[in-house]
Amino acid sequence: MTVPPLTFASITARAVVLKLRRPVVARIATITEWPLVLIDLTTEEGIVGRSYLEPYTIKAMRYLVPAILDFGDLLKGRRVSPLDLYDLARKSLHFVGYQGVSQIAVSGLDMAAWDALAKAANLPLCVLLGGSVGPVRAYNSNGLWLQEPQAVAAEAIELRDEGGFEGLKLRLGRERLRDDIATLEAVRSAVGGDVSLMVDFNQGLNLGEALERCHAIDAFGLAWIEEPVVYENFEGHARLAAELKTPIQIGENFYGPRDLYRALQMKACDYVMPDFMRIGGVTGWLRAAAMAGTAGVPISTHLYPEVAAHVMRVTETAHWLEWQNWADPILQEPFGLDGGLLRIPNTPGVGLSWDEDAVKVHQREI
Ligand code: SMN
Ligand code: MG
Repeated sequence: MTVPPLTFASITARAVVLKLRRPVVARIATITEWPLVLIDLTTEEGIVGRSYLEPYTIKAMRYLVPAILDFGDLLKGRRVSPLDLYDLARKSLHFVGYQGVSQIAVSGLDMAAWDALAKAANLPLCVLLGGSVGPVRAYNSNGLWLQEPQAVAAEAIELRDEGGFEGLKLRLGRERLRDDIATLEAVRSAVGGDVSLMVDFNQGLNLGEALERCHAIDAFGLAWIEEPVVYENFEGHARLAAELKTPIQIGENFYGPRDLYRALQMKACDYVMPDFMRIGGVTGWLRAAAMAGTAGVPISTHLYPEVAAHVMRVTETAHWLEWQNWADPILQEPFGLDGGLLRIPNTPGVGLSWDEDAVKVHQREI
């Protein structure tokens, strides 16, 4: 395989806002509009690498977009080798701090660089990484927010049937514990015993509440309990993981692979689920997944299903891919599913291309 050298020419980042079909109603926030930053990394050879970031709040795009654009000056004329660019970009922000917006901007650059490299190699990303194109098991995470039990149960059937899913994620953390329990019962009786049910408290509880609530749902046969307490409280999560039968899941707020390393060292969880904008894109994922694999810890993805599908094909302890297709309205070819399995397109790169007409409609000046 000869891969023509690629030279970084420029980078653009556009802010887009989409209406959510099913608004996020979590214990800690309600979100009705979903921000996306679309990144295009252009090379002198004409290949364009693409990625997107989902920074949760529209205002965050005001400082994320300039951080990405600044990489343009730094990287102009450099060879597009993702690991080198990751290192250069990260170090350019060392004195600002490695975490937070710095890490998110670097992750966006990294995913676009890997896409460009795979396109130059004329291979799907998973093949470039040494894997093969194939199906990836996914759970549907597109809804089941904090609504009335019967509404959640009806939506659970809808979500299961969207793609023959065998796993669904519900959010918990209602005012009263008994309403969370009524919701779990309603959903279980609606979807039957064969569907895996994950639950997510979205960091909404203090440790005392978490102890009470997690024990109260421990006999429900749940696939995992996610982020019961604030994300950086590894000691609290460790206590819960030690006490509960149900596996504790954390990781969407790991800023870089070292957070995963620390979490495993502290026995803060049974499972991990890094998010691509925080773990460090594809590069950060590969480093984190190597540790999870070596430790024998199942690893799931958070958001970014397209890039997630590729890396799951080369992840030793791949567990579940989170299916959340909120970028679909601006994608030219949204990824498809069959029987709860995500299909990777057999095209070079990740398989992301923008529907420019839709982008025009949803683009925002920031
Ligand atoms: C989540 C995802 C997207 C928006 C809010 C919350 C969540 C998850 O924590 O795990 O899907
Ligand atoms: Mg979560």
